[in-house]
Amino acid sequence: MRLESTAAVLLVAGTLARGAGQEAFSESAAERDARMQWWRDARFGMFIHWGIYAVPAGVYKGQAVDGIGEWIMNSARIPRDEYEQFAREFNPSLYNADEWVALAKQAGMKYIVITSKHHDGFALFDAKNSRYDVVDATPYGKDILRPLSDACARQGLKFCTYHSIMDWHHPAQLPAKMTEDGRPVWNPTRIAEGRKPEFIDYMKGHLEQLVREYGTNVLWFDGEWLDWWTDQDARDIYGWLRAMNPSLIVNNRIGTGRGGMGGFTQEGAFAGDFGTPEQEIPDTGVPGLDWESCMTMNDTWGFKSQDHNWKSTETLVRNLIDIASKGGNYLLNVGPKPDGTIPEASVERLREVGRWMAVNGAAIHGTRAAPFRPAWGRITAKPAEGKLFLHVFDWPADGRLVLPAVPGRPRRAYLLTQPGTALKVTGEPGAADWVISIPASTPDPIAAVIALEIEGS
Ligand code: FHN
Repeated sequence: MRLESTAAVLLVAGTLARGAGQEAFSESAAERDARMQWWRDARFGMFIHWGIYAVPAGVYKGQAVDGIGEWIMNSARIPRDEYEQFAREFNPSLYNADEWVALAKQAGMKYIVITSKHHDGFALFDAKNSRYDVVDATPYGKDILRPLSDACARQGLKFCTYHSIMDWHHPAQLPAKMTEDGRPVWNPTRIAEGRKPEFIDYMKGHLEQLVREYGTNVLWFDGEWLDWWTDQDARDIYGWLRAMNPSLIVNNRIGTGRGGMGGFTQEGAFAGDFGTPEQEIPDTGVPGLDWESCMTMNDTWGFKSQDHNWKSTETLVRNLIDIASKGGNYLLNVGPKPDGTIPEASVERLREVGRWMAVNGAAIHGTRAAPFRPAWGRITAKPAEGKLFLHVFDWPADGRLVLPAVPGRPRRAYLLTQPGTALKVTGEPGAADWVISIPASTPDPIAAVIALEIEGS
């Protein structure tokens, strides 16, 4: 469900403002702004869904399995001991963390969120409280997160980790039910009688390692839709995490209220630090609310050998612009293969996005939502610099780009492809229909960007 009405939007914003950890961790608005600053300025990150589910890659016992790749243990009703076999085949000899980070960096991404443990319970790091991890249970025998965290530090990106509360491997979490032929339906798990404290200790052991040893900057929770996981559990874990690292950022899926509101948290539920619309972009931004749209590049998060439904680079760039124009972040997913490489179709698109960002990154990074949306494209803003960035999708044929009333006085306008060439701007402060005279044809069919500097805005 999209947030249709302004009232609903403001209601959610109010909830989030109240619910954003005030009970769990005291913080002033200024302190929160300082903590969120890098994340808000980033606007663009890489999501990585990787694990032993990349081994079957959507095929089980010779049959293609419907659904997203990382869900194959549930989708194919695979018992734990059978699924564990995939760990014995996981040997990503071509994994190169520096190459992955360099690919994200050249695309204009400022942070990377990687699955430290997905619903299948398998850890991509050297978990101290488990041997069901990449170091102890695979022929690869090495940590995946450590080199990625180090590569992010070297190349100036923020290292962040996804962590699933739902865990289809830990014995304290039981299948929802069994099929008639006795195979497990894992989602959503039930908690074994009296074993919730044991599981929470287990999860806290992972989280403490991710914060203290791997230096995660964002904890991206997921798998929270469990009837045994409570709002109080979320508040307790959030307060415990922030006490461990006051700069840590935590998404709203630590809480139980994501519900149907397009990834935002419902009234009264604990909302963490940002909303998480998934595979969608809200109709509007939400003043005072941080949010991030996470999306796949094809139709699956985890690698599937048969999913070739790749979005075009134009779609990816325009999603990024649309999201930034509404004050959100775009978390774009890659699903690496079992050999440790990122699918070529993903690499190609990220390189093309990088070519657009190399020219237009200033119109995305460090921007904030614009107060209006023109018919011909989107607008992002840098209020402190008195700048608007006009992202033109539909290039006017008459050489006139018409703007709605803009507060202030137009000072200068230029294409980011030709910063030294001023464009003629006519318009009076506050008057409607400012007009920028533009070339006959667009310099970039994906989106041409015009910077508009304004005095007294
Ligand atoms: O069930 C997961 C899914 O596998 C994937 O990780 C997405 C990404 O946001 N989150 C959950 C579905 O909402």
